[in-house]
Amino acid sequence: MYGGDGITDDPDRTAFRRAEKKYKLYYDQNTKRRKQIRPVDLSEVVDFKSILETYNQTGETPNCVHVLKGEFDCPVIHVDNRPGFYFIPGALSVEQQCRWIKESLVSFPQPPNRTNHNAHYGPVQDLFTAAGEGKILVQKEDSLKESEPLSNANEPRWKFCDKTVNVSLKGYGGNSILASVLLRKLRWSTLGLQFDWSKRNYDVSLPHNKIPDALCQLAKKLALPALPAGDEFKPEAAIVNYFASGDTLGGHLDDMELDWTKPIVSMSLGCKGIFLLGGNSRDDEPLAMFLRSGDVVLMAGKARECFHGVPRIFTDMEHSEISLLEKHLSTATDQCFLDYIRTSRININIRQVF
Ligand SMILES: O=C(O)CCC(=O)C(=O)O
Repeated sequence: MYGGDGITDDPDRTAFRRAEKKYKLYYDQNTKRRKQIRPVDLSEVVDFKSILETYNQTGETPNCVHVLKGEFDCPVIHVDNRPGFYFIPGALSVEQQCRWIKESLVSFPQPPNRTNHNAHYGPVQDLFTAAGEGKILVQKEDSLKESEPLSNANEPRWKFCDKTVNVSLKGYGGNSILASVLLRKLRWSTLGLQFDWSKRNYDVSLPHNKIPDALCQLAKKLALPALPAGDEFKPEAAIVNYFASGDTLGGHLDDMELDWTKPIVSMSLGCKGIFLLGGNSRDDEPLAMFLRSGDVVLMAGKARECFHGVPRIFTDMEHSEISLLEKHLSTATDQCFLDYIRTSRININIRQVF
């Protein structure tokens, strides 16, 4: 799903592509030659939060939308003609959101979990802390010598140094990058069984830790509305997606897991975004909906066969809707998390693989 999906010719060819293009972030230049966000018509984007608010006041919903109130803590939304798709507005408390934002930045990208940076830099330890301390990542000289390759591919080939280090000194390869730049370029990390993006499958031979128990328990609970009574969801892998302004996740299917009756539990954190839920083909018109911090989406059964993606996140103060997070991340120690999440969205999606 990263790095394109193989369609390179006419970008307007399918309904899904047209919707992605409609909501994508574009800049225009105004008369003073300043960059301005191009306004987008959001009138067709479904807002389940506001549908739920109206339902709570009047008991009414649009015809095709149903509010399910079962044994689960929060109301769950189900839409006609979208079997297997469930939307839980505000499923996560603000405390839970803050906790998972912090874990997503501090512990989830830690080796042996892999990130998009592995391919180029090998395992990178303590990226978030290094970014906060203004460090730079410097290539070790021995990793440049082909005659003396590092014996273990998991050995760090780069290391963080203070900005003051002279990278032309002996022992350094001369290549360097600011940790803060790397943090902005963090696009994904994988927990539990590691997904191999190049082969598009789970590589069970890769070293990995189990998904943290607290996340496992939360995912099991969140999965309940999408599971037949008595059935169990076993979280075995998770993909954490990090979005900065302008980042998108192209339309794709999550089809690498064995049992599609098991839901994907997908949690949104940080800035508001737009989610597109299409059909079995890219030619099917997708449903666009807002995703806010704390919302949870479940996709099981037929919904697992549907193209989906994220064409837009809103990082401007007017649309990001993160005021609750701002209040809860108000201490000096939380400032670094707030600085990050003010212009970012994080998605954690949890899967049963086998
Ligand atoms: O960011 C999201 O909400 C969706 C993520 C997703 O579709 C995926 O990782 O497969």
